[in-house]
Amino acid sequence: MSGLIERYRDRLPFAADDPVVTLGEGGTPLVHAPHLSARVDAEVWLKLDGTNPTGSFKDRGMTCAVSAAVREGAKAVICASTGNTAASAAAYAARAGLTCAVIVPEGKIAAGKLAQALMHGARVIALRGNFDQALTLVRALTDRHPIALVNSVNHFRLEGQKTAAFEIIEQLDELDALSIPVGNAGNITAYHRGFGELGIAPRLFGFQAEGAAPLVIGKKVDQPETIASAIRIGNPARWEEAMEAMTASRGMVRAVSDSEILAAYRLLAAREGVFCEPASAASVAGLLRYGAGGARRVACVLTGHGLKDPDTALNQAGGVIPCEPNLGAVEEAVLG
Ligand code: AN7
Repeated sequence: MSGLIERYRDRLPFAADDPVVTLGEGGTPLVHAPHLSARVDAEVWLKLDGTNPTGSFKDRGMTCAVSAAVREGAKAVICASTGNTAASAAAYAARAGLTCAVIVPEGKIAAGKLAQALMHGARVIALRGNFDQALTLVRALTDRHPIALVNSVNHFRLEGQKTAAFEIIEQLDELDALSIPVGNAGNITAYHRGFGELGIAPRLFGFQAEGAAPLVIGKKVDQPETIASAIRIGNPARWEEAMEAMTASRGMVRAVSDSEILAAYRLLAAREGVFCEPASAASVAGLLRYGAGGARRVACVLTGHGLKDPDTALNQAGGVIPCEPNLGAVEEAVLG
């Protein structure tokens, strides 16, 4: 399967003979959600962007950011990350033969993401601080050293991520609203750009975790906290653009609690058969709490795969049933 750059080259800043670093990202499923549709009285669709090669939407942006870095002759890339950007940067850098460093908040990224970054050979730096501090530090570092910054402050990241908007409209033709988790606010900005290039403006519903909701309260959060570690961000880099995207599309930005996020996370897995990570479930939690606002057709962006965060899953799920290896015991265990 070809990657995004090949598929959308006419709408991306890449020429025919530019180097392309791809893992076959994009082209992710958009599936109807019957249970949710009934609950919110709208036609709800789920964009399964956790099915990208490293398990999150970040791959859409990373194929572009790393390809551009190679074109510019970079030898090394770096990012600050709550986990998924780190995993994606590490994978694409490995593919391209670049050195990669990632700075993550110590003890605050999901196990799968850490395993990925390490396996792909990135230098993983555990900062005794939060994501916002990590981003400030990598920005200062890349001002002083010739290392390409691949956070979503990088223009190419948003270019790649806007392709998800193209894919949704290719499948549905029309969309009234998009529901999406917001952390550093790059992805919502990218969707706005993608829809804009198609000449449409579905309402953008952005959802933040209550303990990390700077856009909702209108000021920075110094010590963001949430179970949804991917969006544990208190000072989004794309703050103004995200607010502009929501205002221009007659959307909204609202907060959902950790318990609402976890309820949506369990419901998606148990009723729709879709396992996403907690941050992704914020898009569904928001829809369940605030409703579809009169929208007839809504797409929820499920940004990361559930396997990223096995610890939260095991804490939320029921336990296993121990069993002796004989038929009677198995009968009892299976039939209850
Ligand atoms: C699963 O990896 O910021 O609003 O450093 O991993 O574009 O930041 C991750 C963000 C939503 C929020 N869902 O997207 C990082 C990082 C998942 C994420 C978001 C993230 P943005």
